[in-house]
Amino acid sequence: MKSPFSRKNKKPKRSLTVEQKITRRNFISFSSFIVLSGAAWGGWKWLYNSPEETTSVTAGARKPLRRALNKTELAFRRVFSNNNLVKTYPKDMAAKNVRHNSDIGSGGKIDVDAWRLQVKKQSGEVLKISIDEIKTLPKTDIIYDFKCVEGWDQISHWGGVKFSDFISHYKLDDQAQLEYVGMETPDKEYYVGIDMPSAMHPQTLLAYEVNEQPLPPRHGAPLRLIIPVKYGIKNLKRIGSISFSNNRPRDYWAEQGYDYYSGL
Ligand SMILES: Nc1nc2c(c(=O)[nH]1)N[C@H]1C(S)=C(S)[C@@H](COP(=O)(O)O)O[C@H]1N2
Ligand SMILES: [Mo]
Repeated sequence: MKSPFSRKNKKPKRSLTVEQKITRRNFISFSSFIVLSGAAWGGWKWLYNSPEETTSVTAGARKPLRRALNKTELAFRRVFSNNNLVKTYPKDMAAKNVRHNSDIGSGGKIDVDAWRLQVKKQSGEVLKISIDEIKTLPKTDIIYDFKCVEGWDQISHWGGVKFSDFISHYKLDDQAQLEYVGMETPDKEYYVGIDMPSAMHPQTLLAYEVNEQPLPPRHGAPLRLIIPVKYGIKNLKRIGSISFSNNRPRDYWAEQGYDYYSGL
């Protein structure tokens, strides 16, 4: 009887001894190793010999690496949409002692009453807005996991005006058609560039409160950026000015070689 399961007569034409099999396997893995090492070495040489990008906003990475980073950025931007919200937490999970990091451009004294937020339009017109005026806009709170590239994260509670609400209140919709927002401290020592979709994300705030209290100086009084879709480095404290452009604004940490996009 012929059964499809019967392999009785299907003996291999040439049966290998155990030793032959081992030798053959060794040969295959050794050649694969040689070929792959060659490829890795060649790839490394290619990268090593490829030109450095021209150092401008970002620091000198090899051009192919920067291309890869830019491609990743584009891929992330594509999956990124307004429905893509960062996870939020109940109020009682927010840290009471909020961690404090560096203070470049936000150390020393700040006269909150004299402070004005400068909004620099592309036309050259500059709006000067006091913190009291900003506090009259609709307020939004967010409790989320703040992440620093240095390797710590903490659930914290921030309050302020949504960047997108700020834009519509001050009739800056035409400015928001541009590709980037730049923010700088009043002394211009710390500065960030943000892609417009991230700035206009519904969880991005111009924050003036932490744990429902006015921001203390170490957290960026009187106004800081809270942008949950980005690492801590982009969350500029003590905003002095906001500008809009189609070119990437200068960015403090990108100049040091960090990823410009720094998305989460
Ligand atoms: N002006 C200014 N903003 C800044 C920084 C800074 O040094 N200066 N450091 C950034 C970094 S790296 C982080 S992690 C957060 C820390 O904010 P925090 O001190 O309120 O925790 O602020 C960001 N904003
Ligand atoms: Mo950070």
